[in-house]
Order: sequence, then C-alpha cells, then structure tokens
Amino acid sequence: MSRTIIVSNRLPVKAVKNDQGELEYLPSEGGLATGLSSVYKKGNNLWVGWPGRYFKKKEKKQEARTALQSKNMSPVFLTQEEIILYYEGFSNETLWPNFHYFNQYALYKKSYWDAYKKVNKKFCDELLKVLSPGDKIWVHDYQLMLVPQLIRETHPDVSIGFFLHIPFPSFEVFRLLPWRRELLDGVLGADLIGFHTYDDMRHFLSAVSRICYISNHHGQIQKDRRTIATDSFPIGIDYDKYANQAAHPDTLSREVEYRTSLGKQKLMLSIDRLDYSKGIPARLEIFDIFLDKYPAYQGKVSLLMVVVPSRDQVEKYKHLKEEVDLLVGRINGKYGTVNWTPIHYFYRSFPMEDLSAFYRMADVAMVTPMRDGMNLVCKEFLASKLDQKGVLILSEMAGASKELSDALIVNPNDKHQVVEAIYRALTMPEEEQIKHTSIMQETLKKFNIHHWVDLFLGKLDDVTQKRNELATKVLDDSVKSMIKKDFDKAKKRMLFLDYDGTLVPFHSDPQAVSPNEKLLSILTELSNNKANQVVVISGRDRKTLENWLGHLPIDFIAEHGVWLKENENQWHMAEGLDNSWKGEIREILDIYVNKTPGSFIEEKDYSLVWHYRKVETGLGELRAREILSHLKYLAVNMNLQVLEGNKVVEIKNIEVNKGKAALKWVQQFKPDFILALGDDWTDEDTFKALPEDAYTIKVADIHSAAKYSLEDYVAVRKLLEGLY
Ligand code: GDG
Repeated sequence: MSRTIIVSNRLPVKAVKNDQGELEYLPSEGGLATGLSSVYKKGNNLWVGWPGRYFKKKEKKQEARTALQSKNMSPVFLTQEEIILYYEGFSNETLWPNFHYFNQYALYKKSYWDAYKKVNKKFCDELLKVLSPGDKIWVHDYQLMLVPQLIRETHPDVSIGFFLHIPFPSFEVFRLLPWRRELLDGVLGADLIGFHTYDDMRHFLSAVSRICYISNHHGQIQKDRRTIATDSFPIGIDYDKYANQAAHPDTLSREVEYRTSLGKQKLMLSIDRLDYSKGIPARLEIFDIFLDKYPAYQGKVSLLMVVVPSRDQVEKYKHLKEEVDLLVGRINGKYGTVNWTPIHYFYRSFPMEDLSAFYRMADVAMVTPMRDGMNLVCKEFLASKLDQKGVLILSEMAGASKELSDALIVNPNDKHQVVEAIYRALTMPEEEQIKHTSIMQETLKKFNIHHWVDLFLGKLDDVTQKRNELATKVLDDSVKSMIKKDFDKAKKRMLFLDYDGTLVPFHSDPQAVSPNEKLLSILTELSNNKANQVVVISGRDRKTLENWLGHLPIDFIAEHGVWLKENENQWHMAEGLDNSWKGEIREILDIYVNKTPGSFIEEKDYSLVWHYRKVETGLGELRAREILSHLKYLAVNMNLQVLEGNKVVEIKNIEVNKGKAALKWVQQFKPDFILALGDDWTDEDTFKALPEDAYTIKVADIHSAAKYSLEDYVAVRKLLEGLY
C-alpha cells in the first residue's frame, strides 16, 4: 500500500525534558497537528520534521530518533545557528511579515536566505532517506517552499503536494522579496499546490505569471512538461473533538468554577498566538473605545484574552509583548473597579479543557486579525457552542471569513465599525444567535479536518493518475525502435517537420534561428534518400524558408498552408482562398492597437495577427479576450477562424491550416509511413488530420492530440539522426 509522508517544519510533538531530566514527547498545539494526526498514524505513514528542540550530543539525537521512529516520525535535527537564521530569521522575519502584508517588518538578509536554502535541503535529504517507491509526499507551509523542487530534481516521478497555511500575498507585495523567483520555482516542483482561499490561489497564479512568465489555464500550470494543479482547500477542524470536549464533565466543572468567580457579567473572548498579524493591540484599543462610548457596559462585560507565547526570540515579538502589556495595564487602570476587571489577560497556554470552558462561557468571540491564512480559533468557538448561543465577530482579513459569512464580519482597521459590532453582538436576541451559529456549525461539520485531508489527498491522487496516463506518451526507447522498424520497412515515407520550437529552439527574435550546420546535415541526409519525402510545415513566410532551406530537395508548407512547394517546383498559393475580409477586420484590430501600448498588427498573405508580447502582463490578455468576444460572431459569418496563440491572436481564413495542407500531401503522395513533429497549437491541426497509423509527436508539452511527446529540439534532432 502506498504511504503518505508529511513534511513540515515542526513535528506534531515537541521534545521536552521532564523533572527527572528525561526526554518526553508532548503533543504540539495547533490545528495542523491534530488534523493530520489521523493521516500519519495510519498504516506505515510517516511525518518528517523538527522535534522543536536543539540536540547537541550524538547519543541524544539517536535516542530521540529511536523514540520518534516508534511513533511514525522521523526527526530533522537543526543546529542552534539554523534555528536562528532559517526559522527565526528567513521564515519568521522575512517570509511571515511579507506574506501577512507587514512588509515594513521584513528583513532581507543574505545569511537568512543561505540558511533557508541549506535547511530546506536538509529536510529534503532526510525525506529521501525514508522515501520508498510509490510513496506520496505532502509538504507543508512557508518554511519549506524549496523542498518540492529539491525532491523533484532527484525523483522526477514522485507525487508531491504542497499546502500553504498562511496567506499568499498579492504580486505587488510578493515581488518585493529578493528571492521571489527561487521561492516560486521551489513550490512549482509540486504536482498540487493548495491554499486556504481562492484569493491566495489567485495571487499565487498572478505571481507565477508575472515572475516566471508562465500562464495558467483554469488554475493549471504547465512547466517542464509537467502539469501543476492549484486549488483552494479551506482547512477545517476536528469538529467532533471540540464538540465532545465541550460536553465533557471536566469542561463543565471548570466552566462552573470560572463563572462563579466572574459573576453574571458578559464575557468576550480572544485567543491568539502572540503575533502582530493577529491585531491584538488594535483589539484592545477597540475595547477601550467601546467602554468609553457605551459606559453602561462598564462593570457588565469583560474581555478574556489568552495570548500564547510565540517566537519570543524575535525582536518584533518582544516589542509587541511590551505593547500588549502596556495597553492591558492602561485599560484596566482606566476602567477597573474593586469588583470588576475589564481585561483578564493571560500570557501563557492552557490545556484543552480550559480552552473548551472558555469557548463555552464566552458570549462573544472577537477574532479580529489584521491578516490570517484561515484562523482556527473562530471555528473551535463555534463547534463548542452546544446550545448555539454566542456571537462571532470575525475579521474579513481571516481566510475563515470566506466560509463563515453568518458571523459579524468586520474590517479590523475600522475601529468604530468593530465597536458597533460588539454592541450588536452583546444585544443580539438569542433566536438570532442560534440561527447564525447553527448555519455556521453545519458548514464546519461538513468541511471538517478529515474532509480537508481527503479532498487534498484525493486531488493529489487524481493529478498523479492523470500524469501517469500521460506519461505513457513520453517517447521512450521502445517506441523509438518501433518507429525505426516501421521506417526501415516503408517504401515511401513522409516526414512533416515544424520549424520553430521543433527543429530549432524557440527564440523571441525569429531571424536569430537560421539552421546551423548540424540541422542542415540532418535534413540533407534525410532528403537525399529518395524514399523519404521531407516536408517542412511552418507558420513562417515562404521567403525565409526558401532562403534558409530552399536549396535542399524538400517540400514546404508555409504560412500554415497558404504557400506550398513540392517536388522542387515553384512556390504556389493554395487554391480558392479569399482575402476580401481583411479591411473590415483590420479596422477592428486598429481600435485595439490604439488603446493598447506595445501591441501591433502583422499582416500575412491570408491572415492578420495581433501581437501583444510587449504589452503589460494582464492587460494584453484582457484585450485578447475582448478581441475574441468582439469577433466571435463576425468571424463565423465571414468564414474566418480566430485563434489564440502565444501572446498573439490570429485571424485567418478557415480553409488555411496545417492539418488541411498536410492531409492534401498525404492524399496526393500516399506514403506508407508518416512521422509528424511539432511544438505548438498550430501543429495540433496536423496531428488531428493525419491517419491513425501516423507517428505524431509533440515537442516540449504532453498535452496534445499527438501520440507521443519529446522534450525539446535536441531530442528531435537525435530521433531524426537515428533514422538514417
Ligand atoms: C496557521 C495560520 C491557519 C491556541 N492557544 C492554545 C491553543 N491554541 C490552538 C488553537 C488553534 C491553534 O492553536 C491556533 O491556530 P490558528 O489557526 O488560529 O493560528 P496559527 O497558529 O497562526 O496557524 C492560520 C493555521 O495555520 C492552519 O492552517 O488557520 O491562519 O496562521 O487550534 O486552539 N491550544 C492549546 N492551548 C492554548 O493555550 N491547547
């Protein structure tokens, strides 16, 4: 049975020393650990990650390794320097602020980046030690963005998923990172890339398009002859666990105890790790404004604020802690009385039983991060509300707001809006509370953590299966020898060869790829054999082809089939083509040239091409779609075809295409062996038009009507050389 290997910065347990000085492994806090525990504990599955502690001695490391192995875990040991530079440094002082739109806090240090690369490699090496054939790998989060590509380099066929737990920022913010390209290339080593929200996915795709110059089709990216899928998978919680905990007698007795000491006052709750992205100071200021604006609530409502210590070695977090301490002190000093404390502030973590009691007790949960990938606290609060009474105030900057639209959704920067939301929450009739909570509970029950794991791994399986199906298309040695055998047997062979991207590399300057000696010698060898009919079939103009290759005994199909030359006769035009449409269409294209700087029209004998490769990314694509819809009906009436190519829109006579031209050649010369090679969408017409027994080969792409694929023009030349 195939295994799933989870790779994340932290293992789901942390190593701690007990009073006897022995190592113990306690569960780490957080939704991910509990959620994925159901996966890695199954069968032989495995979790690779850092055990959260620095081990100096070799024997201690070995001891930890043995203990963790028995729990299906494999440790990655980090040195103190690596923890400082890779974890606290690049992960938490560079990526975290940038990805959470706190770019003013981001540090760009080469030493951090070097450590990040080194530690990502370390994770990859540890993983490779335990990897077996058939395993699938699930890499988690921003600390390990380079791992997918590092694995891919040595294991091109392994199935890799990547999930980002924090937001992916807009391109304008992401581009500020000096290592943006490397980070994207790293993640693009995966087969499936998951985000919490569609917006995160959209931002990622936009960054890939603008930084790597790779576009996507419905979220699918083509890179290095691989298809990479992206999708949104909003993480859920272990709903039953929180609901059951809320019903547990231990939770109930704690609730009674706390309620007794608090009295009848209303309770608002906030629980976060200490982090500037969570908006803790702003929340305190809001509470201050609320008490000031609605003095009747003084003495009647308290805020129970749990702040879990986190990253306290990082400078920014130390300052934040001081700021929070100060604000809490100020507000309690300003409003507090002998009988009433406005804010009950705890800077520590609590056991689950206490958290559950807090969730039960709270009338209002204030989840108001400035930015949050998802936020699990709001979901846990709702799951713990067994009587469905309670109100959630939720920041629209948290991924969870996309699913929980029945909450009071607020912009945490609009302090007065949040103040009014608090007032509304505290005065909301119970029926209304129950109505909203029950709707949200239904969503959370369905989209729970198990559902999330199944959705992600299910999609990863689909993507891998599709890749395997397509992998049969890769032209391997056995197909090559079959081609050679059929080629040798045949008496009359026809070879359709596209030029750009197939016989020569694709170049942005079309004149820069004249045939070199090597290519000329291949074409000469092939065409000198009278049993071979070599046909160069290209979108290029006839003059260039004649100039470069006209001296050879080969046939030509130029401009996609407008100009033809066979048996070394004169060039002639395809018959019955009409050109009268050009004036009207040109007028339309001129409108788009006038409003799109950088675009231009190219006129060919039987087509017009609108080019936008120099137009601002995004704008060109938008205009191309406008042209397509503008010409949709007109083109049909005028017997024209409108085609989208690589940064071009081409309008041409419907009769002109490589497929029709190639078929004519086949019908006229009746070969008993056909080989067709091409690299772009215009070659698809050829592949589709040729008889079933033709060998059709797509270059540099696996998505094609062709039967096989080859990686590049070098492989094409090698194949052709192998034929003579
Ligand atoms: C990242 C993303 C995304 C908190 N205090 C205690 C405690 N917790 C638990 C909560 C909750 C978890 O920690 C916090 O999860 P969040 O989602 O709120 O936030 P991050 O840690 O920043 O997580 C976030 C998440 O990844 C998952 O993809 O939602 O956006 O930033 O489960 O209950 N647990 C215990 N004691 C505490 O005092 N036991």
